[in-house]
Amino acid sequence: MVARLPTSSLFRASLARPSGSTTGKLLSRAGARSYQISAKPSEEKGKSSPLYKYKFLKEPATVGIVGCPFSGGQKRAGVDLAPNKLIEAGLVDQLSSLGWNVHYESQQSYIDIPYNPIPTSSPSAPSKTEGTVETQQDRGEVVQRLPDPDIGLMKKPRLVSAVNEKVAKQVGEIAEKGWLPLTLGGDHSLAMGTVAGTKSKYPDACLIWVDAHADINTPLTTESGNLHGCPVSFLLGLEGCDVAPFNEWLSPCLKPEEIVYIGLRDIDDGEKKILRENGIKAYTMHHVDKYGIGKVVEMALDYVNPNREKPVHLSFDVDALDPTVAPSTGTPVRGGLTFREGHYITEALAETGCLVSVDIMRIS
Ligand SMILES: [Mn+2]
Repeated sequence: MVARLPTSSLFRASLARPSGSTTGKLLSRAGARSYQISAKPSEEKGKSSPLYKYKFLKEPATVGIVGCPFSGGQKRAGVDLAPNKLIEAGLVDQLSSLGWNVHYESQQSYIDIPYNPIPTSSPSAPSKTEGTVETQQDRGEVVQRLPDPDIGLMKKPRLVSAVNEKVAKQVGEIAEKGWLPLTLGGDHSLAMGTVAGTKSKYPDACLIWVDAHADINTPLTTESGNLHGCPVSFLLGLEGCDVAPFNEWLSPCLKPEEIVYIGLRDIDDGEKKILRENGIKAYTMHHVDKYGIGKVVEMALDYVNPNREKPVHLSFDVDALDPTVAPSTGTPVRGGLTFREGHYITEALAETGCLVSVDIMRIS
């Protein structure tokens, strides 16, 4: 379903225009960062259901969009603006014109998390919230701000953990309804929550991770301490991940043979070792060049989902795409997927009918 979205608006948040929804209904808008929208398929466009049948979703096909304006898993601001920019660029209309019912609720409740949760790109963000106890007046509520000092090498551990716990719950609830959760990041640390949420409904779901990076450092191996580089290791429960506050809500839910990577080209030495030791399958850009994207997706599916009978979670980091296609991302790496190769992956996965959850991460 993501397959047919115009990538120009999906991957270039700067093209955002004011929401001009013709089929959608703006239910409320409290401040610049808050939306609730629902939309039905547009009858006049003659498309009342999506192109493919989705084996695990309930009829009528419904997307529950989870907007995660979150950048706490890394240092650079901007990535937290993406969800609302994508909505403003017309994502809800595009999905409903493809035959999906759409529900969107921007995840503003991060404001309620007391560890520096205000998006750093927000015009209303306070100049300094870290390391001090203070209060913040927002939406008429007084929120107590608490410090979030490093734990070991991990930066902002309490914040990342608390946000992901919320995301896991929200994604799990949408999946439970038989809808497709579409999570708009935000940085890729959020995949701890999205995959945990998907797994709560579909314990046998497999994970297709499209990314320039493996994001499989652990709290013991991370060089930067930024948790956006660690979500996969937490999901797998690798050494060093059984650590508070994460282990208070997140249990290992992914087996090494349930994940496959596509698009890798920038992997730390420590990560290479982890991938090797755990026997994790990865198709790098070298494989895309060698076999072509069609064969790579087929091999990836044959590995994690040979009979096409398991639910599939797609976690798509836009930095998998070449920077000429998707310049608006935190850590661009040359030599990435073309516009069509990126689309092809989403189309081929939609075609299996097995998709149950999708993340689009790291647009900034
Ligand atoms: Mn990533």
